[in-house]
Amino acid sequence: MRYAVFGLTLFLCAVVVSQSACAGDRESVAARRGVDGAVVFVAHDYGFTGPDRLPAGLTTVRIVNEGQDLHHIQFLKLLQGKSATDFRAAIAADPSRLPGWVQYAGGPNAHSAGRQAFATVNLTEGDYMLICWIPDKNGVPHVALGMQKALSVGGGKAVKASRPTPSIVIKQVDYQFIFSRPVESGLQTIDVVNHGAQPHEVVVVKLFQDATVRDVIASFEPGASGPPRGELVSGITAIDKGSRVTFTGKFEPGRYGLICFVPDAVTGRPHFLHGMTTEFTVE
Ligand SMILES: [Cu+2]
Repeated sequence: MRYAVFGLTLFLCAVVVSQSACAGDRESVAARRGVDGAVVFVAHDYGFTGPDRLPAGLTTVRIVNEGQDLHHIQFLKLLQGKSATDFRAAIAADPSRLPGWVQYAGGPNAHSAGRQAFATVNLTEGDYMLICWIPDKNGVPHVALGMQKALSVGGGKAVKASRPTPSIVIKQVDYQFIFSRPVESGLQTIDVVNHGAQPHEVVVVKLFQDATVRDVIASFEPGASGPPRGELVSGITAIDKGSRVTFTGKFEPGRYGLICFVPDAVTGRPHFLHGMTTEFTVE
């Protein structure tokens, strides 16, 4: 009987080895790194698959979107000894806001099908949640539909990766984006540094002809009709003041916009309504 149970366990491990930690923690972490060394998380409607634990250190994260909806990865470090169970309870009680005991640690932002998004984040030892904060058509954030995954960081040897050298720095303040220099066409490695008092994100959109950032924002409002007036290409999810996250984005010539959708700490209104958008042209 014991043998039969053991055999079944082995069988299950063999079947689900690509999606679970059956193979042991070290192997499961290694198996999920792509050839570029990035840790891969797969987003679907509505959940994430990927490693349950990672070593601390600078970590390049790639999101692979296998869903129909737009998704991103927001790393949240749980503070004050809170657990994933506490987080789930808080979201169930009020899905319209994130609890106050989380630290915004960034992640790759949303991108449309066929594009890839990378972000290099600094993960320090502790308990994290990986969530998607993008709302569905009815305005319900995906985190409330199940897009939340617990992640334990630490143990093992810390990763000693070096931060990629940025070609551009975007400084975030309340409520503005400031570029260190104009964006040129091609692949750009962009450092985002938050000098504001509040958390901020960077959503990079390629604007369709004659469209403005406002048109693109309107096309993501609940109940909006018609196709979006721009394409989401890259960016990072929210980071706390004093934080720095690096992302890589490909810029073809054209008009672009940056948007911050993070709700304001005081008014509760998204930061773009406080002026946190900008438009620029890539020659
Ligand atoms: Cu903001």
